[in-house]
Amino acid sequence: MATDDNKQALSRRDLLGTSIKVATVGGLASMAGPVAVGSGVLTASVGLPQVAAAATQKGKGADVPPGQLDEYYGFWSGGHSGEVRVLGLPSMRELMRIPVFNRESATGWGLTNESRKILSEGLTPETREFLKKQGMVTYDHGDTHHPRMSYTDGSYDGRYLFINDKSNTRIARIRIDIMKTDKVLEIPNAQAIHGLRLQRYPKTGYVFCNSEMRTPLPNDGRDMNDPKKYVGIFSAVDGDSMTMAWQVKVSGNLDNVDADYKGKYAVSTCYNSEEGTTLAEMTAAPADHVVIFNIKAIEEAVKAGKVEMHQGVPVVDGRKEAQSMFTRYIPIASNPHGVNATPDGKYVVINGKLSPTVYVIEWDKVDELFAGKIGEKDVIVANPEVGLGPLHTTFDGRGNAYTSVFLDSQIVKWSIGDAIKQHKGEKANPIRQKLDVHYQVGHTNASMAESKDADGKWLVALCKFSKDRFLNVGPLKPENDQLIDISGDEMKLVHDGPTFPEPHDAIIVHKSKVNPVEIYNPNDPLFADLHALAKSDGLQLGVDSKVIRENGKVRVYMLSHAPTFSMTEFSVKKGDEVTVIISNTDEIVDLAHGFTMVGHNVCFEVGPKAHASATFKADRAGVWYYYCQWFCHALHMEMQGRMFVEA
Ligand code: CUK
Ligand code: CUA
Ligand code: CA
Repeated sequence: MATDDNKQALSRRDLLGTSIKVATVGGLASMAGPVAVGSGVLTASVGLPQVAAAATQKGKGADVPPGQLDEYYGFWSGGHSGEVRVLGLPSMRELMRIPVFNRESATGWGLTNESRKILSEGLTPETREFLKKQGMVTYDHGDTHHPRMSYTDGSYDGRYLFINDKSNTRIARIRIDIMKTDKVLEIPNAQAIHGLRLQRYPKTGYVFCNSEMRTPLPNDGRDMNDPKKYVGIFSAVDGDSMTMAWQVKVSGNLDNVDADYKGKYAVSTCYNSEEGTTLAEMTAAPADHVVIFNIKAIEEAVKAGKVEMHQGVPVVDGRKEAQSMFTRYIPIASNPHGVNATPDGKYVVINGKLSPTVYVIEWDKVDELFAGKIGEKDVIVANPEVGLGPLHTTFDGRGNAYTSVFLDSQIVKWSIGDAIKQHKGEKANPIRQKLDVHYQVGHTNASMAESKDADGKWLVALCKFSKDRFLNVGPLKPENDQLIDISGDEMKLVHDGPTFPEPHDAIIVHKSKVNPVEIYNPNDPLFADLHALAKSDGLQLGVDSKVIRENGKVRVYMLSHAPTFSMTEFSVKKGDEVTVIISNTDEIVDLAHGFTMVGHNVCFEVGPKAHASATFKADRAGVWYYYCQWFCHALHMEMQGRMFVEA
């Protein structure tokens, strides 16, 4: 126990050291008992010299004291929870959850008419028909991996966050101004969207999506037993309209993807160049490849109509045998995984996974490759050995790369410049440091590293296993997201953060790039349908409070203003289809209301100046209470009313 207490005292001392001018760490260590600092009281109960030494080892603390704000936003994938999480860094405090592909009880995501529309309108007609037969309007789950913020000229522009759903082959867009999902699009002709990255220049632009699984095209029952006839599909979505731009047929499958800083290329890893369907087949070949997409060549073909059309999407043939200008295939040792472009815009790093090495490709050489001046292998300018199981790489903007090494459970810091020298045969050792992480790290990402503003301050290691790091919570364990200070010459581990399944990936964005509003614009396009509905009923949304009846359909326009609803009762007839439309008229920051109809599966959030609605069948006669479930006032409990369902 004493050890645990020491650790806690230490992390608080770190904050002393960084945020408040105090004596040396040695001086602190000699203190005993409570130490008053500012308005807070810190307990520094131990004074062992070796503990003090450990404190200096830890470098800058991750603690952000009460009342102080974090410097960075972290946007975390929620994996198969289907959501996105917003963290503050360096505190690693979870600030918000954004429901995306999941159902979310607090906000009513997937229950309100508005969210159900967003979740269903981007599905293909064929999927909508299929779901209808199952009594559904959309899928109920998703599997998110790669959250990415939109760019303008290689810098984050704070407009959108995009994320994939591997399980149901979709992508979603989150509006950063309100931190809510506003578009969901199913990718036709493909299955299991895994890799997702964005066009960086001139702006986003395209959302590039990899189908991980290969399928027949069209996938209508033909060629099922002939996997050699399946294709992999690379997709470009227009991120502004959230519609399909074009697709490319490829040889092999597609895993991860990244793009350059000039708007010319995207590059994807392939672990199944064997085009097999079993593990043995997919790992049989000594080498797989990355495929580089020539965006301009593809755009020209699409413009000229030199395409096949599949489900309304123009598709070009970028397979090896087509020998097109659309793609080039670079051989890479067996089963590579992550793809990461360097923030200086010069290189892209391919992570070996089954090979203990990473490959550095120079974008300028890719120009020469497409011009026919050099061969495929000549685009590789370095291939340093980093450790067992390299998965993903990130950067500090000072010429260093940081690779997550899964089997060795390490973050390996290496110099890109020295790796290139070594590859040329010069004497150089690129490896700078290997730091143990706990345990089995997947993605790693550093602050601002996916943009040209990489600032090399913080790095997260998203560990797949947390073995022994936290109290036992039963057979299902949290994962462990670790925060590492990379601002100095040495990496220093400063924080363990348990997480619910499963943050595959995260980005760290400086707070100056993220500027959400505090109160909704009541005329936001988000509410256009409700405004139109109210208008058709001769009402003004957010002003009028009225019940409209029309052939078994009832629309209840209700206002919420702390601590009351504008109606404390309304009546419907058994069998009516009831739509309750709530407008929050409070113009106060943080004053969300809710609307819950007991016993009717209706529960949703209504933010300040927002509107939201839900529809249900009133099929049980009697008195049914509705109430506000969002704490809003001292008399919040009393914010309630009754629905009379007449027999
Ligand atoms: S990932 Cu999706 S399986 Cu390495 Cu980006 Cu975890
Ligand atoms: Cu309104 Cu609680
Ligand atoms: Ca393979």
